[in-house]
Amino acid sequence: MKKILTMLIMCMALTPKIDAQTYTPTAGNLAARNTFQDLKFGLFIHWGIYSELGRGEWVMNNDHISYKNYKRLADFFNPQSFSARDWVRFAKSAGMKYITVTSRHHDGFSMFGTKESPYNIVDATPYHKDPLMELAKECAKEGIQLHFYYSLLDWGRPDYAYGSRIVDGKPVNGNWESYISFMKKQLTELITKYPGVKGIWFDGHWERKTADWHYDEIYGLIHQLNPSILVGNNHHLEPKAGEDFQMFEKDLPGNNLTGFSGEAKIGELPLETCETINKSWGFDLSDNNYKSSAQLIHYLVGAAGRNANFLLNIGPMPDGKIQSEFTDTMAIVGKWMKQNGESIYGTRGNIVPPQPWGVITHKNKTFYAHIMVWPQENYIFIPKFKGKISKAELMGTKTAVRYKQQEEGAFVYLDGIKSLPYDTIIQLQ
Ligand code: FHN
Repeated sequence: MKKILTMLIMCMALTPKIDAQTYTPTAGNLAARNTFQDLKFGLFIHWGIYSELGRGEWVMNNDHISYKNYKRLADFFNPQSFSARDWVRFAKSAGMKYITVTSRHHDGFSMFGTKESPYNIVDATPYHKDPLMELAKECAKEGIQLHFYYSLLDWGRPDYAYGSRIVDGKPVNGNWESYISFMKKQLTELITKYPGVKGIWFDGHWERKTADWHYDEIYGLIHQLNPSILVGNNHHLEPKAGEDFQMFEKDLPGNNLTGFSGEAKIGELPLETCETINKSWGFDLSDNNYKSSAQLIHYLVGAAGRNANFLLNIGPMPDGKIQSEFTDTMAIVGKWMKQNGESIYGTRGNIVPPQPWGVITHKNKTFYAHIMVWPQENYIFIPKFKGKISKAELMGTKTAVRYKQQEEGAFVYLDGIKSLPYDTIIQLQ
């Protein structure tokens, strides 16, 4: 009897509470959050039948293409050059440690083999294969974490009834219960069939702000299937019960440059910020607004300094290949990460608020001052720096750096130090 009771108590400790309102993450989930924060740099991938048109992932909506006509894109989606190996290699050589890939975007097309809708890559295209299964296997093999992006919003399904008025938390048209149940079944497939999935990234909440999305059931189900899975929702709000990380879109936490983050009060959860490598999420033939390697490195360092991961997006081409502008830039970022990753991976931020010259990250007893804007004076000032500095040197060399600590903070002197491309890192012990 005592044995059974002990086993029961152990089981209860390993299973999260299902009701999202009273969600208590398991020890495994807390450990997964910690690991996630250590990874720091991830690859976001927007890829779907919309990629064929080369006008971004909103093309169906923006160009007023009817659902019936848009569905034809599936008839000739045949990404013969898709290679999970190449995608994972690309991520790894850029220094990225996880991949978040669109399993289903707002167009409602499932990029994975699902039994819940015939409108999926295996059944509705001449490709007849499941790229997400190949990707999951390759990620597992290569030690890259895999997260699935999953759209709550659906432009085509009759039970979602896009455009419907919401009354009492439900669309007046369509069949809300049926849609919620459909999503739960697909999420179950994604979590149980694909090896090693570590996170679900929801998007589209903002389209139905007053709807009851049944998050207690949805998040509860996910954590019941795998308590360590990290749930995040791009609702642009303060985190809700049942979520495990908070994401920001095109904004470093604390900024609101895009207008998305106005209501996004920063919570206690691990943070992530996503940004595009040019301007578009999905493949866009006319988008030449490529960010430079310097801009991307600064974004990554800026995110780490604010205690956030950086999820950088690419939109692969319809054949599955990644365009050369992206591979060229990311090779430079990867090279930089190889040399300087110590100051990013496994670190935490928010030691001091971002300064005009840059940010600080830290790991164990080492603090990294990232100077991205060279100061006019011959020093940087770190306000309210706590702890006694015993040594300061230029990272990567043993060049000693002069410093002075006072009540109001630390002064680190830069005389004799040459500013390095992208980021000059001073290591403080
Ligand atoms: O509408 C989507 C958009 O297509 C893209 O997926 C981004 C990624 O953060 N999220 C939505 C806009 O908030």
